[in-house]
Amino acid sequence: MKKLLLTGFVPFLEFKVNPTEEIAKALDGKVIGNYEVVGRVLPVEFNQTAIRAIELYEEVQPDAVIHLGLAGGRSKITPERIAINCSDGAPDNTGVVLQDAAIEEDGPDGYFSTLPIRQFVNVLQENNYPAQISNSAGTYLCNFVMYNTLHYIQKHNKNTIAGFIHIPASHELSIQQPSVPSWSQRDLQDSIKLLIESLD
Ligand code: PCA
Repeated sequence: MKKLLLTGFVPFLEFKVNPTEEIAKALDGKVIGNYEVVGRVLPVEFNQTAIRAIELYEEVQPDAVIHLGLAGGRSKITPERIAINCSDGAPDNTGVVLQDAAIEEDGPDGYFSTLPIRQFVNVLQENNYPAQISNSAGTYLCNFVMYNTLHYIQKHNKNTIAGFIHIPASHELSIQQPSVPSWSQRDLQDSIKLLIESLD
């Protein structure tokens, strides 16, 4: 059976709940489609997140990697098209602030997702879940981990498919952040299951 590493993130900034943490925990150990899922939660820390993600990669030796992150304010599930070689913006959970910082000094400007992102959007829409490809994963931890994982895979000549999916807030989070569009945790989780099911 193939293995899929599914990661979520802990809460960060003003978001006191991270629905991706719950999804990673809930799907851990499940067999979905062709994959046994290993669900893990990553810290929101520039000094730790990539190290932890690579440790997990080495441990699991996955055939596919899906990193999940919360995009508070988005109303659709958004598979990311590309990660860019830049970190910038808000402080991480330890107070580290990066500005215009290269993720890999000698790395390429960007890496395209190797997940079937168009198929993902189609599968979700066919099942009445709003979805759209996103052309920017931002410059915070989500872009950072996506870039790092794709760089690692490329550098080590692995054929693992990998990428990132941003998801909207859950209703639980929206109770605390009323201006943020939200989905039920159940729909968020079911939509990620559908995407895993759709993988070869
Ligand atoms: N979302 C953030 C980092 C952690 C998360 O869930 C992001 O979009 O970068």
